[in-house]
Amino acid sequence: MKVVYSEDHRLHFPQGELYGGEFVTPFERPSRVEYILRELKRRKMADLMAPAKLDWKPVRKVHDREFLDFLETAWSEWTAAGYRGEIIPTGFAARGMGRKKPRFIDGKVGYYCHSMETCITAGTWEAAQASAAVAQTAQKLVSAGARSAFALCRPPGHHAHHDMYGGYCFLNNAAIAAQGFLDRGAKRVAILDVDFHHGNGTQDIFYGRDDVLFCSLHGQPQDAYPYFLGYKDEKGSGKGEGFNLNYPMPPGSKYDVWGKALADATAKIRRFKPDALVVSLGVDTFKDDPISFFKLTSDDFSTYGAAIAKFKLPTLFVMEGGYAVEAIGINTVNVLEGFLNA
Ligand code: OKP
Ligand code: ZN
Repeated sequence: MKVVYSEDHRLHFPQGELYGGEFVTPFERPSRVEYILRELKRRKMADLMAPAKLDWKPVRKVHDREFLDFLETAWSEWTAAGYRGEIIPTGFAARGMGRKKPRFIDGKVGYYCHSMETCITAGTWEAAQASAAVAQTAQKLVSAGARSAFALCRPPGHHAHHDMYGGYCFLNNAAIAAQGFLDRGAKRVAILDVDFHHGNGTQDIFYGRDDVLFCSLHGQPQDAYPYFLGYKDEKGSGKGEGFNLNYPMPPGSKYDVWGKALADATAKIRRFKPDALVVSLGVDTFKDDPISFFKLTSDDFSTYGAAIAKFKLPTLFVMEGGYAVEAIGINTVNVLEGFLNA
């Protein structure tokens, strides 16, 4: 399987993440990628390729123009204001407040951010663009006829909305790839999001559309980040109604529960008859993940990798989360190997 990868992910590594009122080393750290690469090499599955230059057309179809401009200029505006730390918003447009975009950078950050754990640094925009280019290059391989490809994206993307960043995500790599499939002739694309966290950004982007079916398996929002989206009754709007499927699950869920959700999602995806499948691949469903509460074992990842192969669809795997770094390589490559050996 072709693996698309860029070293530019290292340009994004904030010093801190706000977690439980403390600043800790971010869970979403560069070593995650190194562990995955090492395991791919160990199993002789590292058919590596660098990304091509990003084509902005599909990016502009899934993200707001002014949001993209904000990401591009945020760091220079922040430092010009005299701030010396990394970018973290302070004020948000909470209930009952207005929707107008402020002019000053501190206000603009609150306007475009939905979660405060995610710092923007000097290299963040560069890294986010490289990550999107990784997803897009892998998508083009699959559009051109490859059975599958793995986009080793970092930073991840599925929490990035049409016009908001957060949850370690800036550009929605999976959404950009799905749009890329459509722009290259696919009529319908399914996105299967198996990351522990609800893919609120991807849901937001395609909520009103019927050409992309979004299915997410995740920790129930009553108890799990992103807290404010991911309920079962979020089914899509307008012509998108019926094309958004959420499978929230309770703390402690093992493969018996998770696998049933996957089987149900599988039936719905089949009925949709997609031309391509994008898998938002987060392995933070693992039992030892430090910020999640599902209990999948390393073998379960092989099992569902094989299940995904049964769609017999052109398939793009896009890396999302996974924070048990010592196991992230094993679990990720188990999915890919399970898929290939099915
Ligand atoms: C990104 B991805 C945990 C707080 C969680 C953000 C998590 C972002 C996950 N107590 N903060 O979906 O893996
Ligand atoms: Zn996650």
